Amino acid sequence: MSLAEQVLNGEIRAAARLMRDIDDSRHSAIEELKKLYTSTGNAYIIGITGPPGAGKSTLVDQLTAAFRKKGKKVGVVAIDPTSPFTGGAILGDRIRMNRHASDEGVFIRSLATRGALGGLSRSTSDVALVLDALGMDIVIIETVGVGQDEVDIVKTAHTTCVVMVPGLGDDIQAIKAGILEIGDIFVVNKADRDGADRTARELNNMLEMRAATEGGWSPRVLMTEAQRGNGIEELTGEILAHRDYLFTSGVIGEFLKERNERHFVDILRDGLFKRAMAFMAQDGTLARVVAGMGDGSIDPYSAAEQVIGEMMVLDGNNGAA
Ligand SMILES: Nc1nc2c(ncn2[C@@H]2O[C@H](COP(=O)(O)OP(=O)(O)O)[C@@H](O)[C@H]2O)c(=O)[nH]1
Ligand SMILES: [Mg+2]
Repeated sequence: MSLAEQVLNGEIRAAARLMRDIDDSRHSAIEELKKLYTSTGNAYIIGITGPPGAGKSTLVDQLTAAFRKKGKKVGVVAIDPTSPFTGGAILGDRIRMNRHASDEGVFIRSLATRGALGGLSRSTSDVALVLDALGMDIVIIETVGVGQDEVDIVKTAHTTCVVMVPGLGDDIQAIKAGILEIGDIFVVNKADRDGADRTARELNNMLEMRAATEGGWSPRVLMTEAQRGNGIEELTGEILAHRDYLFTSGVIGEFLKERNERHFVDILRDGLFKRAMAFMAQDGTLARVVAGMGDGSIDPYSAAEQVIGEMMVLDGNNGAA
């Protein structure tokens, strides 16, 4: 039986192996994903984003427990951006999520952000796909809301929760970085701390300034104490309300169309780029272009056009042959 078939049968160890192969960028993983793809699309994906230390992992743990109580199977993808130090951070997440360790209905996977070129959002959606194929009803993606890569990641989620905390100082900065646009639900965690009300008020003010579309979704600001489990029921309720909105309004159709296009273009870009690099490696074109740029004999614009042109001619010849 292929790895893909085993995953579709709900075999957890097969899923873990496939995720490892995805991590290692093995081509065999692509072959398995091809077999999986048409059987996916059943999981509801929730994105949890916000600054480091906001309590995202604690919140994910609580949400996992809440959805388990509703009889849902839960997959978690935690992305840790602090690459050289991931060991510690991921270990922290593992310990925090430990109470789910023996639960067959929970699968947790940490991804380190490697230097891979734009590879993180790719491997995140691939891993989410495997969790979906494995039969997880809910897939939660935890990521630090900083760069474009992270924004791309949360765009794959049906519902995105932006987590803030009082007194962080850079709340406003995080909001400026486009986070206001991506949030379907805003969470002020650590509501036990001073200034939580003020942070919630500021967020509400900013959200009000956003032009609301007629009949559209209006994001709300919720308060939680993830550590004590306070506000979790309201949060799960709001997530389900957002899901209902997506489906009853029909917005889900547009969302899926955009997501599928992004997914395909991502894979296409990745494939073309890999082929171009392999093509140039045959005859040392890369080094030649770089040297030419150095001595002023070559401009990178013409060089790139030439490489693309040569590749296409080669394809044309192959096609004719
Ligand atoms: N005071 C307080 N601390 C919390 C709360 N939720 C989480 N924390 C703590 O905040 C720290 C960072 O939490 P973590 O979930 O790892 O944050 P992440 O980096 O966003 O994933 C941990 O020590 C948590 O125990 C809360 O509601 N109140
Ligand atoms: Mg975390």
